Amino acid sequence: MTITRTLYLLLTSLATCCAALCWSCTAKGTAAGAGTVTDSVVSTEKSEVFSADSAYAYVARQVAFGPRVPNTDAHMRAGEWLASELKRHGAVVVDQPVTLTAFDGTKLKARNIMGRYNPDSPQRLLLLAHWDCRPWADEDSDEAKRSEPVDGANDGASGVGVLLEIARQLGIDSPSKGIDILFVDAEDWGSEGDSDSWALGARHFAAHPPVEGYSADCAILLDMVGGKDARFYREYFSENAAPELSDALWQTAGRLGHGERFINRIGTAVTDDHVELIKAGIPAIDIIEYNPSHGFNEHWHTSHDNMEGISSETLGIVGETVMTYLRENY
Ligand code: 1BN
Ligand code: ZN
Repeated sequence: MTITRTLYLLLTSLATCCAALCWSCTAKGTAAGAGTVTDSVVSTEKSEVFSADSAYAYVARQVAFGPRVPNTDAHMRAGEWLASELKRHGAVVVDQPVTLTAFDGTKLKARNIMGRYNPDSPQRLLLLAHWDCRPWADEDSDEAKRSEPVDGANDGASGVGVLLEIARQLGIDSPSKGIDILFVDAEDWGSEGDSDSWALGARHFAAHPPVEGYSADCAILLDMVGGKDARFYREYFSENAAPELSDALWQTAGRLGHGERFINRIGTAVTDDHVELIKAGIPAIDIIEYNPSHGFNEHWHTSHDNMEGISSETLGIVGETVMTYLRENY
């Protein structure tokens, strides 16, 4: 090994250590466990960080409302339920109803819903997922199905399901710093090739925070985190905006034995809700199933994005990783 290389390695490890110490999203805190749940039945038999069964039940519950497409009854009822679940788990709920204009001119009665833990803490982690469904299964191989709405079991409900289980855990054992769980609306009423047409709810939240002076140290978006055998690469925009946070999550996954699912390599750039937060100055990452060689999960924007494609194992891997990260840092 040459002196230059030795020096380089020393400097890079020093830089990594400094980044880990200085980065507010990766400062060490306390770890804690919680009870188990199957739907709404809480058991104290086994202490665990995150219940995959509970997250799965939360996904199924959302899908049972029907497609949560803005301006539908299913959407309205699901929104009420999400707010009530966050309240039930001890969060201070901040509602943000808004009418947004979609690319096709449709007025969308949208609603961002945020549940806050330790709302007065200046150190905050923002966790988010979109809760709306795509109005058209336009990627379906069957042309007849392309005008029908999707169930959004993976695209929408999976991220929300994991976050509801995290909310349940935080309700049992409160974090020592601030954590906000945000369900953003109107992500999926977009047009392919028009990147500004997506993520309308997140854009509105970033431009008009519902809490005066709102900010977060960093944010983690969960999107399509329930697919069978899903692999998660380090999404490209995330990597540029919050490399240390990305590193911390993939390191945590590796430490927990999930290195085969959380692939520690830079992936493709995916336009998603996190980009709106990044533009507003909040470092954000997106944990999303997008394979650099074949793209999204095969059920993406099709009539097959239903409960049959949901794996409680994948939900558990993602949930345990995020939950461990936040228990160690918040
Ligand atoms: C992610 C999930 N997105 C929609 N559902 C955003 C997106 C839209 C990503 C089009 C790539 C292309
Ligand atoms: Zn989608």
